[in-house]
Amino acid sequence: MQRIIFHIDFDYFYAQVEETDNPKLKDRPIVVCMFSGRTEDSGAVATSNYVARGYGVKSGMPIAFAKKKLEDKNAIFIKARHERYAEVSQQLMMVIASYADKFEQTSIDEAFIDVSKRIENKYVKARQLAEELKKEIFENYHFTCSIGIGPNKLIAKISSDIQKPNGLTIVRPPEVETFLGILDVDKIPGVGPKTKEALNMLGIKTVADLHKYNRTEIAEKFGKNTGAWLIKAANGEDDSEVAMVEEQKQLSRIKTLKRNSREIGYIMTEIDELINDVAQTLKDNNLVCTIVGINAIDSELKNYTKSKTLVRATNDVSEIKNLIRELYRSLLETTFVEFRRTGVKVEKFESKAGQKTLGEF
Ligand code: DGT
Ligand code: CA
Ligand code: CA
Repeated sequence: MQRIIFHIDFDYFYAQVEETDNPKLKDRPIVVCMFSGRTEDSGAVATSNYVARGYGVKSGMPIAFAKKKLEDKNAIFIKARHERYAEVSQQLMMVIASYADKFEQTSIDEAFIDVSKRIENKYVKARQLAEELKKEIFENYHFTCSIGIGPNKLIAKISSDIQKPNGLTIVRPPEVETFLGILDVDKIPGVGPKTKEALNMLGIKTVADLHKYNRTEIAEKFGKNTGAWLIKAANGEDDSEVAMVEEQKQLSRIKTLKRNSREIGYIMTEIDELINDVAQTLKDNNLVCTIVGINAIDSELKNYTKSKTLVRATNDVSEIKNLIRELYRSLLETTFVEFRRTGVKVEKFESKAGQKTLGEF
């Protein structure tokens, strides 16, 4: 059976977080900056929205260059807020995971999902599912993303990058060769400027050129491993599984409280939604957890965690809420601080049907 894989990449991610947190900024050029602190403007651009890109701003560019390009454009320059981006990323990834048979996050704003089973390997259903996912993310979180769909991770990844922002690109197995053929070789993930140059020297500009080239010569030029990998990529082949990496075998959510607190009632109200989300993701994926935990950060930014191992695995939302309430009670009894951020965590998954890990969900 052919697999169907999605690659999801959020558009102008850091800048989009700034935009959704402050919608008034929307039509202005927004530049997210990593200030080095040496002089007022020294540092580099992390990313910018598409309005700023229209004036030539690019990731990695010195902030001073970006300022020059955006002179008199009513642009806004924001210092990167990594903690916030990670928090938003976590929320969005939870939504994506709920659409997956298998889920693999590969960066703060990218993930692969294998959806073969839930759409019975049908590409018509793939489009519907992708549109549903985009809609949910847009309506509930006001975020756009670009999705690439294909028979493996390689094709999905390349196609998510083809139409940005807010793209949806589907490459069915019979279309793979034509789709790849016209692309420049550096569209293959992993082909950097050096490999590109070496390939160009051989007269190889497009993936089709690479596909036609003598395999033995490629292997001689780039070594056996890299050579074999290049040839496979040019064929559009990639057998690697969508697999959750070890540290993702837990689900956690954290939020900043509207005010610092050490009141159990207030904390539980604030994290109610987080627990609903976590429990729903378990349910959607037919999983139960055997460890429930909390993580909290006090007003001095000190970290606290507590967890409880269950005798009987669960995904029941009220049971999880009770356990979390107990954990927060005991945390409050043993500390005197006020909490600034509070979170929840579930770990050690089992499939309700049998022994399965989240890597296969
Ligand atoms: P896109 O996907 O082209 O619409 O735009 P982004 O901004 O989402 O770009 P992407 O997916 O390559 O990177 C995701 C985030 O990673 C981006 O929002 C900010 C950060 N990032 C990307 N490139 C750089 C860079 O050169 N320097 C720094 N500090 N951060 C970067
Ligand atoms: Ca992105
Ligand atoms: Ca990305």
